[in-house]
Amino acid sequence: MKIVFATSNPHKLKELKEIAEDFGVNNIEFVLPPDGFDPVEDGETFEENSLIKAKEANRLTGLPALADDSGLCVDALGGAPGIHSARYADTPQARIDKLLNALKPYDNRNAKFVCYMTLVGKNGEVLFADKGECHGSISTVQTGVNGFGYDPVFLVDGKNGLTMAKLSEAEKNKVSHRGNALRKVLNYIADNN
Ligand code: ITT
Repeated sequence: MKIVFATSNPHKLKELKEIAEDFGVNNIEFVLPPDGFDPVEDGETFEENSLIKAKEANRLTGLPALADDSGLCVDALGGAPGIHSARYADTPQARIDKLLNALKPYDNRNAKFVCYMTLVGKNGEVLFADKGECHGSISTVQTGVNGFGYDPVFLVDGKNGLTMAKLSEAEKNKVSHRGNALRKVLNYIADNN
């Protein structure tokens, strides 16, 4: 079975493949959308944006498509950067700096990563959609080099003060929003094929 993974983010693809392999999936080939894949993510929620990406990848390929819309939601910032996480500032480092700066006045540093996944069939019909979350808080300094995005400042609940970027890939995948969302999708596929 071939599924197009509706992303331009290579980190997401790498994690997706590792999570699927760890789940024991060996009958799905994940492929990328064609060059130039750049849907307008003008939804107001993770759910809407993941549907936009999945439908566009399906329209371009005629294949079943899976999309991941994800981001970091920080309580003290009213859920920001949320769906704007990828565009919060120009570079990954600038996004971390802006976040740490914005949180300076606050004691409450609680946050969560959210990943909403939508799977559409070959005619663009929604087959399955659900989310995964990972709870934690924002550190005051960045540590760790693994992962991507906000991982160096995200302290994972229950991980003894380690940021997501200090966890190994396998440890991240076990607790991450992406791992939690994708395992739901893979269970759906296993039950319906
Ligand atoms: P596609 O839309 O092409 O999939 P994107 O990176 O633009 O790629 P999103 O719009 O879903 O994807 O934005 C997700 C952003 O949220 C991502 O760029 C990071 O800044 C942040 N993010 C999501 N998952 C993350 C993770 O596991 N670790 C750290 N940051 C993450």
